[in-house]
Amino acid sequence: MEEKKIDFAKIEKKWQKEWEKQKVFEVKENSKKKKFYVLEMFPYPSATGLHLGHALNYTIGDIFARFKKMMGFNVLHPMGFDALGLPAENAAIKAKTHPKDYTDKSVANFIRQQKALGLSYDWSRVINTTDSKYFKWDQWIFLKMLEGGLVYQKESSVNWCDSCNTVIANEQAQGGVCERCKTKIEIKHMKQWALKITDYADELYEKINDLKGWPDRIKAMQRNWIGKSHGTEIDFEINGGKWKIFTTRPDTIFGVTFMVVSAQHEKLDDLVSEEQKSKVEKFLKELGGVSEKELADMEKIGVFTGSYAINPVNGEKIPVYAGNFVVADYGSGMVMAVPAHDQRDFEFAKKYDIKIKQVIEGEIAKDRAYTSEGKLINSEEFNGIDNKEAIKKITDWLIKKKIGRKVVNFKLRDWGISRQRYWGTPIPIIHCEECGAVPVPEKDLPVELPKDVNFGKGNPLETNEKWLNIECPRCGGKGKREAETMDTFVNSSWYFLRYCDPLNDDEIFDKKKVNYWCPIDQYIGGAEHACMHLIYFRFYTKFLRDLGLLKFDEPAINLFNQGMLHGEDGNKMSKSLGNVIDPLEIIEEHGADALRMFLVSVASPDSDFNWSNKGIQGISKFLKKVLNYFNSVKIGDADAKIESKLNKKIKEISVNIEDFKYNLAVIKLRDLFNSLPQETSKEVLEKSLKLLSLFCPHIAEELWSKIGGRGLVSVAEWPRVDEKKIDNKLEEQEGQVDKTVSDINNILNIIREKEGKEVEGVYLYTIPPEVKNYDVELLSKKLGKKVSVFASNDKNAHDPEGKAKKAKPCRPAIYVE
Ligand code: ANZ
Ligand code: ZN
Repeated sequence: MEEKKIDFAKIEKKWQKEWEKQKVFEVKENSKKKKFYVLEMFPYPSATGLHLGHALNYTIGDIFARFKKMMGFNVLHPMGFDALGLPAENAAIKAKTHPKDYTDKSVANFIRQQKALGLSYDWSRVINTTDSKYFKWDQWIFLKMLEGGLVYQKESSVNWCDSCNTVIANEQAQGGVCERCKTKIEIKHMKQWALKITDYADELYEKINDLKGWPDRIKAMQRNWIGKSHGTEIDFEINGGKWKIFTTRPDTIFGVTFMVVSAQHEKLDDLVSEEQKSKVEKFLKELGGVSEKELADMEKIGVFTGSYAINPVNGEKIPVYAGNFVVADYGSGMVMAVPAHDQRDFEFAKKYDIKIKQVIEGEIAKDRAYTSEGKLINSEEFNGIDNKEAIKKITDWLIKKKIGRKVVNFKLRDWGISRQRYWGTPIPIIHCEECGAVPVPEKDLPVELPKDVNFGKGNPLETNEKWLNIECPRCGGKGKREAETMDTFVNSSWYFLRYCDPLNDDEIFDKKKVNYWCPIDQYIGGAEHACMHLIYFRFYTKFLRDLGLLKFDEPAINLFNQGMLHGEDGNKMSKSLGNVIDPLEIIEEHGADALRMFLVSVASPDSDFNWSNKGIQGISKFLKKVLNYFNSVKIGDADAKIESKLNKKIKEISVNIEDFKYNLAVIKLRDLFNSLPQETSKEVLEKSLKLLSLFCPHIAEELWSKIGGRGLVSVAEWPRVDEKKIDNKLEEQEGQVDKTVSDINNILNIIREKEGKEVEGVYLYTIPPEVKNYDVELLSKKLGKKVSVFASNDKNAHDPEGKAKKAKPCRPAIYVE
């Protein structure tokens, strides 16, 4: 058969223009239809353009959005750009351009590529976080949080590079040296703006139970991250002051032989005695800048501070150390160490030759603490009690003596949002010599990002004097703008709300619009966001709810995590491995529809899979065949057989889409198109094209118009299943044939792999009444082999191994040679 060259690009451009012209994906609130909000996580646009992971994410969302639209929902499906942030700033500096010019270009490029994929976005609602009309509302939320007592400046430890004169993010301080200049990082205490997400810790934790449509894995990670821990707080006296020490093991209180305060603790200085001062300073220098993640794997080290704590239960004097394994802002940042029963404390005690006192019966080995259960010993009146029970008893006793109480602690910390970098949202604060930190009045928002700054020396915003110096809004005196910018996770914490009313300059959004569209019905994105973004946007939702703006508690009802797409070699795609696939090249060669269909056909969209050049060629061939078929098909009557198949497929594919089992839907769709007869009805063709349009919208539109379909297939109604037309007996036979085909394929594959041989002929022996169910031509087509079918009682059958007698009802015998 001669293959006509198909100009996919021409077809795609034509229909993309048509969708745009007719505004088919633009939506309003005034609809009688039920709303449905589909959202893919918005990207950070880089100059290199979108990669296949993006394409997969968007295609998954697009298929779902198109499906819901055809099902009759009023579908909101928007897109935007999370375009502020350090990577853009660094890339711009490297390319010797301004971050603004750099990101503008990247965003334009992204939009062009997304349009090339035929994605059904409402492009009138695009959000760009670099636009001050957007981040004005980030600043507004900050002011509202400040009013509500949810913003404060906290002294916290940061990675500091002395030669760059700036704070360095953890990921740029790996190994304790500055990524840019290789200087050793110091830990510095600095005032940082923080959001009190911990005020919502309990609700964020408890309401995870309500997230019925979220993957269990993500929920488990969030529980772990928020880390709700029930324990006891015990008062220890140190240098005449009171320290509240958090423990989950009050049963071991008589075994405490030292205390360890975090090396990063803000009150560490108060504990250090004159004699120990130089030793502690030396220790802190040595620790340098190591992130907490690295700390977890490091050797536990410490230094004596010169202070002693008094154990409230027996008055013992206990030395206080500073150590690297205690977290500064968990509990009180100091632990009561029980080396006999805690491995960490054990190793520390061995290293510094500190007393080990056993208080639970059991064996302490040379190199291991005893961490199991047992009866209490050396614990005065509590001796002999099972330690599990002692936890309760000792807590009650401490409560009665007013030296302890039950507490709940969360691992979740307040969210430090200060960045000493340029490409972010300016924090709307003015520092006045008289009044201190004064919020910028709402009417003066947005605080714009000045374009004219110098990069390279410290915080770029501090290099624009004109921007920096400003009157104090409170007293009119001399003031200076806060030159820090916000963490970009702030920008993505509420963007989904802004899509509902993206152009509003008078308020953050119209409450009515947001409460109509939200919460998100289906959110789609990578599992790497399990903790930060997916917790932050829950926090913002709850805060804005409490401001009276939202009528719901959680931002997204359903969450879908797509799998990871790897290179053909099974490795993560990376430039250095040379296995990167560029979506644009694929679109150029095979068309956008082939790429879309291929991306969701290899595996279930939630599991990882490898790219396959052969695979996309298969899809490409299939689509060419479909186009050719519509060139030659005669429109007339439909037979019962195709009607049955069509309705069965509509039914099954609808379920598959709803369940994100797109790969199964593609198999069924291909089977349907492969079975379309040379003459059939317009209705059958139309319904088939509607199914196809989710995956291959351009080709579906082209063929739809060719057969004279009304309007656009993209806005046509999803075909309804006509149960009466499904001939179950026929479909069962079909299923039988398909099963046999898959059995034969397995055999062929085994022979291919084990013997390296290619089979030439396939012979099937069926019980006599079934022989008519197996269409030789169709089987040969499906298998790509010469197939012969015999009834098992056929005396003239080619059957050298006598397989025919093994034929069973619904299970033909197979012979290959
Ligand atoms: C005495 C003790 C004895 C402890 C024992 C454990 C075992 P979770 O479950 O994670 O809440 N701890 C308290 N504050 C800490 C901090 N800021 N940084 C690091 N560790 C800290 O763990 C609570 C336990 O972690 C507490 O119970 C405390 O050590 C330690 F055999 O107290 B335990
Ligand atoms: Zn002032």
